[in-house]
Amino acid sequence: MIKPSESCVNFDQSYCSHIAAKLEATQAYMAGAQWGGLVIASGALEPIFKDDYHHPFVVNPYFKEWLPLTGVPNCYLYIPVSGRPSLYFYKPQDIWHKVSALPDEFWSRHFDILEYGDEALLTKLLATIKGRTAFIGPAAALPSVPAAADWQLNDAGLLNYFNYRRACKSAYEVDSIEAANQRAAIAHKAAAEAFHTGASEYEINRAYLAAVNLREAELPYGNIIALNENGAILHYTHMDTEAPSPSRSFLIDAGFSVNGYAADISRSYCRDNSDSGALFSHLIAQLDKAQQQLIGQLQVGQEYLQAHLAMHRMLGDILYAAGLIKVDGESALAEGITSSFLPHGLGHLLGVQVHDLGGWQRNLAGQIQEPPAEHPYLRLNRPLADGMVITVEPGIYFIEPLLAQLKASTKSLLVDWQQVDRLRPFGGIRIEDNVLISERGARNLTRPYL
Ligand SMILES: [Mn+2]
Repeated sequence: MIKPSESCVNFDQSYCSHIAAKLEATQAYMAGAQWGGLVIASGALEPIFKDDYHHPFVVNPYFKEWLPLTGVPNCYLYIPVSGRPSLYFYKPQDIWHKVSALPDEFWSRHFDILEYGDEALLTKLLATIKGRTAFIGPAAALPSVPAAADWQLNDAGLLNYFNYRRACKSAYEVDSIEAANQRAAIAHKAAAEAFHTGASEYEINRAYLAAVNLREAELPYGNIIALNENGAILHYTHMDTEAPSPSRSFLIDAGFSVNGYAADISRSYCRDNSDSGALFSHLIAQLDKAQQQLIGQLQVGQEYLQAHLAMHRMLGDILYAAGLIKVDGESALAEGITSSFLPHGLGHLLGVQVHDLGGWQRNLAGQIQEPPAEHPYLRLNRPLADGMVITVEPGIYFIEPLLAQLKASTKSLLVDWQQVDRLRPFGGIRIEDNVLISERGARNLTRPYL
């Protein structure tokens, strides 16, 4: 087992190249589009309606891809069309809350860091920003100072530029995602162990967090910890405090963040020794094998949609061999049967966002290509490119409303419903890894650790 301390990566050098390349490309784009400067806000605290508390702070992803300062609202990154970027760091006088210290980390020396604590000082600092200026961030974070009055809010061209480029990661970003995988794997192992001792969903989640000293709010997304039938609820985030009896199957989809970059990993387990349990375990093993085989075939230039369709054929073959359906994979895909067992897409872009934007974007200009109507939930519909980090997450689910629909249709005859009924109490299966696409082939960032 990997200890948390072994996952410490030195980001100093890779960040150095990351920021240099990012700054150069962005400033060239800004010059071409005639921007004098770009201000990116970390974000603002969002008040809860008629309350004196705020929603948990989630940093602006456009900010996070420049520097891993993820917990401080009201900070502004200023990128001039030439020269060094500045960070206006919010450090108020506050006796109620913990005030973050001025950052002194591997990334700090790449910015001129200017501290401010009130509007008067921010007004003075921002007054030095001249020329045509763009602002990226929520409207609530736009500073209410005179200098900001003419800034252009969330220009579509700039957003398209960042959304498209975000898909391909620098070495620093890949290292961050891999480190996140390493930590998530430790937590996943603890969760699996808790499941095998009969723990409840709530207890399994607690084991996950405790294994890596994590608070729930630090997760990149709400953990999915689903026992038995709950595995069929795709975004199940309710956590039962009572263990079901019997506890048969476990689907976990849970991550970790390093430098604001997410790991997004799913695994499935079974501890039921009946014949039906053996069949479900067999499906887990077969899907796992197919997923790895598919990852081995991913190539630069390949449309991700083709991989998605290949997975549906493989899934159809698995269901056919296991006696759940009466036609092979090719026919099952053509008949649309496999979508009843796997309604979601094969995967998505992964990075500063769990589902990075730009998955349907075909070019820098922002041209969108939606996936075909039969596969509406495919979040990634562009050719694989060198440096992309994606998830590959096939599943097999026994989702009541989808099965009812299939049963009521003319395709019902192609299904062995007795076999399907045996598996309903097990919910579903999802196997999800994070994968780096490169000219040398796909590199799995999850499997070395889990
Ligand atoms: Mn995912």
